[in-house]
Amino acid sequence: MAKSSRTTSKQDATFKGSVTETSDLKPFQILASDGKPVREDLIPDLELVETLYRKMAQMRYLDDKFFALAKQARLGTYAQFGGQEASQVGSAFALERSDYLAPMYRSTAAMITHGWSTKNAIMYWRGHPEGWRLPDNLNILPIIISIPGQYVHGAGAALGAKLKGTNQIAMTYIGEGGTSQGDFHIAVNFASATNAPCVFIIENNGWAISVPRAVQSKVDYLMRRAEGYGIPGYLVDGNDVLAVHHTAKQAVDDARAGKGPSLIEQMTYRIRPHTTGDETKAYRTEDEANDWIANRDPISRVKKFLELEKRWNDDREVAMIAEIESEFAEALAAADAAPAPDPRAILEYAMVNPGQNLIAQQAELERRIAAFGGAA
Ligand SMILES: Cc1ncc(C[n+]2csc(CCOP(=O)(O)OP(=O)(O)O)c2C)c(N)n1
Ligand SMILES: [Mg+2]
Repeated sequence: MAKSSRTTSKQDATFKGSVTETSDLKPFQILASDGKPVREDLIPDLELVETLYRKMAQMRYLDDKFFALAKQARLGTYAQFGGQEASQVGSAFALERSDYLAPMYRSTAAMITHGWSTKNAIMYWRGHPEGWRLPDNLNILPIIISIPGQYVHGAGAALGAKLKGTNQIAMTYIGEGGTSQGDFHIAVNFASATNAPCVFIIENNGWAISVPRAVQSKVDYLMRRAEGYGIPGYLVDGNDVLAVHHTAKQAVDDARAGKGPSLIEQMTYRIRPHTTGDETKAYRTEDEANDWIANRDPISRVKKFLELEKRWNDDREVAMIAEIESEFAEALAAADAAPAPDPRAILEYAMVNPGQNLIAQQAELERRIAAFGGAA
């Protein structure tokens, strides 16, 4: 690969809509949004670039399919990650298989990148107990809906690995809105104080449901929090999978080398609704999302780069999509074939020693099961 033959691009302008006009910081890029390298010297092996591209394309397909399934009542409420594929795939791909991942509700792409199966993801979002239980061979902690909990879990798993000397590290994700919660600060400070090998990722997608980034806090970039905890902070273009992966790898390597935690802010955008139950028209214009889709899409950026490198063409694209489609169809068929769960499972996992309310709900559930002819 003759690096000198590439045309390079200037770094994209500072992100529109953020409060960064006066900031000297710029999100780190390796590829500009036109697919041309900004940092030729940091372009990795093209095989890795292609792998990341394929994974992101698969994730976008899956995200859109999950949305369609939810609309057909074949999936429950689902939190789409569309637009954040580079942010999740690029970072999770920097982990070793044995490392810990502490996910939030929007982390489906990161989890699958770390080894979770599409079938299990479908089962989880269906509310099927088989999907709740993460496979024994994967160090993925439970998906957290109560916003900042996963940061605390990530810090704890990292410290545990350090104390046991297993050489594992932990990676965890939070949205920019979640950084306003107390446990965000507690977790990062705790990991810093104990030198726990944890990579803390902030996926700044511009919105916390309907609340825009600018009203979350006065600081321009949230990664500046890192300085207050005495750890490295990174600001990355979260739609540049090469920049995301490069930075995550640095943080992962540092954590594994005993240098402690890092905080990475990945500037991205949620091009889809908050969940399948959300209506974006209530709080943002369609133009805003369309601008990101047309001009800053993370998947077409790397595709353009691969095409410029003559590593990608229409035939390969068609073959890849056919592969993605058939893999997904297989996973969906396997999920559909799973026996319906015992409805009691929904309460069985709630508490070891159920309280009064739960006991009353269990009795009500038994009454309803009996009313339906005792089907379980
Ligand atoms: C502790 C807690 N408070 C409130 C909520 C309700 N809630 C769900 S998502 C959300 C916004 C989160 O925004 P952000 O952290 O930016 O993550 P994003 O959804 O954009 O990925 C809120 C307030 C919650 N899940 N947990
Ligand atoms: Mg957000």
